[in-house]
Amino acid sequence: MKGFFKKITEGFRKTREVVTEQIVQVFTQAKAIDDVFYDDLEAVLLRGDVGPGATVEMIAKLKKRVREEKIEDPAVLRNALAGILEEILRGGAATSAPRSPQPGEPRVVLVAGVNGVGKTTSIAKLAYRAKAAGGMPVIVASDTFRAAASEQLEVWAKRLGVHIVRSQTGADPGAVAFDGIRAAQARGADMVLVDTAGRLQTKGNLMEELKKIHRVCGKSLEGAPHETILVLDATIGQNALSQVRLFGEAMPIDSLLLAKLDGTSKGGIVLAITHEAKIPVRYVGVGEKAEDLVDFDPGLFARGLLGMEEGA
Ligand SMILES: Nc1nc2c(ncn2[C@@H]2O[C@H](COP(=O)(O)OP(=O)(O)O)[C@@H](O)[C@H]2O)c(=O)[nH]1
Ligand SMILES: [Mg+2]
Repeated sequence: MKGFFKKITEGFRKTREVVTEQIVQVFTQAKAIDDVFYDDLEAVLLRGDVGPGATVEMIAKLKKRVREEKIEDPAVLRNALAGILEEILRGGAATSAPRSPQPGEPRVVLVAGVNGVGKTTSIAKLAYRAKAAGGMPVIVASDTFRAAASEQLEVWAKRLGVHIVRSQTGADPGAVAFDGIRAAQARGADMVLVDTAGRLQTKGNLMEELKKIHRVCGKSLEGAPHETILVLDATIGQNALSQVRLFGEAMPIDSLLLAKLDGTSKGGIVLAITHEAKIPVRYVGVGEKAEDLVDFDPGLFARGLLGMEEGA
């Protein structure tokens, strides 16, 4: 838990400097819980990229609680808001969730996302984490479109001491996924991380290809993939939402991984995304190193965003 705090706090520094500081100001300078207060709070949330949908819902819920519970104390109010944020961050009634593999079989994780969002780096981080926990992950390079893509994965695999299955550039990505999962099983791996291509220029093809890889995983190993992860770039703001919609049409998305949270001062985007997509952000990337991945904790994030983490 302490590690999470440290990492999320560091990875979240830019957001804290901008959004959190302003939220704290709104709370400390409020003379009363009135329209001025709500307007100020709304403005800060919108500036922090929380998005209009989530912001309106949060303010409405907050007003309701103030009315029903006759809240007057700003500290109690901030607590109430933290609860509301946390609820949104849990992704509501998520329709899809990661599944467990059969005993003795590897957990297959399919990772998708647009080029440049941080997919390959995130796979390396997931592999690093699995290995550090005593597991045996295998990486499968199903992004066969660019030679550079599987070379980059190879570099990571070597560095991490993790086995990688790759093929020639231009090979059928589905076939690579199929073989990769079988090869991982033969080696006794307990986790398979499948990297995919993300070039948006050929949107139609990309989505067909992704659908096929998803299907082929299940043919290679019944029940696979056990988790589908969509990687998003936190620095692109509201554009991430259209990517969730697009990829959601190709396959059910269990989890979101928000990379580059360290690179934005608008970390409120997490709220916009979970509010709209109803898919929980399970992982957050907070740097370029293998260890710069944290499990997203909605409660801690909510309290951190509101400047409450040290009992403030
Ligand atoms: N600061 C920061 N940079 C990241 C993070 N994740 C990935 N990157 C960088 O983003 C760039 C693109 O990453 P890459 O994994 O190649 O993206 P892909 O095209 O989706 O596979 C690289 O320079 C990464 O080092 C992160 O969490 N924080
Ligand atoms: Mg890549």
